[in-house]
Amino acid sequence: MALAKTKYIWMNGRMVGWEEANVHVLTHALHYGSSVFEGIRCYETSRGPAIFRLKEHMVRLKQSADIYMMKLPYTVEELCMAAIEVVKANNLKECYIRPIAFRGTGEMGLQARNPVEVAIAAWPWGPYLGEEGQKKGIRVKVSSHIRPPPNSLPMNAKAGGHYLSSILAKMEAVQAGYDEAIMLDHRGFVSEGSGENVFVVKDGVIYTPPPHASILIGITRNTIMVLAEDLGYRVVEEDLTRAMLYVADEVFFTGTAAEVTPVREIDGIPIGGGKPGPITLHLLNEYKAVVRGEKPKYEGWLTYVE
Ligand code: PPE
Repeated sequence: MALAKTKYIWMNGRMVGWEEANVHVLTHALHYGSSVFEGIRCYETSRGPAIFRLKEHMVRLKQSADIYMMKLPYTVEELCMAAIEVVKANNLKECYIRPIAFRGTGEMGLQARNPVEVAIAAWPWGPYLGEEGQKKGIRVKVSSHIRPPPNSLPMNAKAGGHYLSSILAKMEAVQAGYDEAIMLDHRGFVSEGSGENVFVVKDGVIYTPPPHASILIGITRNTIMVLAEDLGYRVVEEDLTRAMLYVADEVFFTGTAAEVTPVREIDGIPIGGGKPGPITLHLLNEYKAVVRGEKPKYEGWLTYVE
């Protein structure tokens, strides 16, 4: 998806022009994938732009950095302030915010002692799997690529290098004519999409794979679990087999970029009659209302920019 260029990017403590936010070709992260990042959305509300669950995202960035022993030169609070500044400086209303921390230049090799640099960019970004995909549901392929097992890569860290496996899955799915991939874990249980968590609805109960299924513990996943329970649904975190996908009443993805995206077909099998199901749509509508500040109960999740 082409990037919508904005004016300013926050980089290593100051606001610089979009064109100046560059790195050297010998940057450690470029060679070894040694970066951690976040994706955060800001939505228009009646009280101006509001960033959704900003603190939780920055805390996860810090945890991802901790897992890879990267010392962030800024506190979570400073990073939150910087994200707000980026939205303000670019005069953005609805946008996607991308903080990234990465090992910079100075040394080559795997000891990874290079100092950590941090940048935060923001740009307008529509639904990850398309406007149409969110309305009508998308077509998905179970990938031949599995999520790396936990004793290979700590998939609960949102690290740059981890996405190489997601890229293989996504390319395979798209080349086979599908919109997205669902990956299984090393035991053969359902893990997640290439950039989304997955939920299955069966007989009115909502299921999602647990953290030990090599998932990224999504913040949208948590939001949907809370909203679903508050709406009276039962939510169960448990291992799901591939076959459970095929006989599901509904399947949907969650993610900051994807928001809630219905799945209408998996491996050629229509899910729920081939269209988004009622519980998926209920949760999608609730999510959209919450992020736009229309549900006072969840005000605590919003950080107003002005
Ligand atoms: N799993 C993966 C692998 C993942 O990348 C994401 C976010 C999620 C689950 C959902 O996490 P959360 O956003 O906290 O609900 N994927 C980001 C997009 C990746 C990309 O750049 O492409 C996102 O949604 O921001």
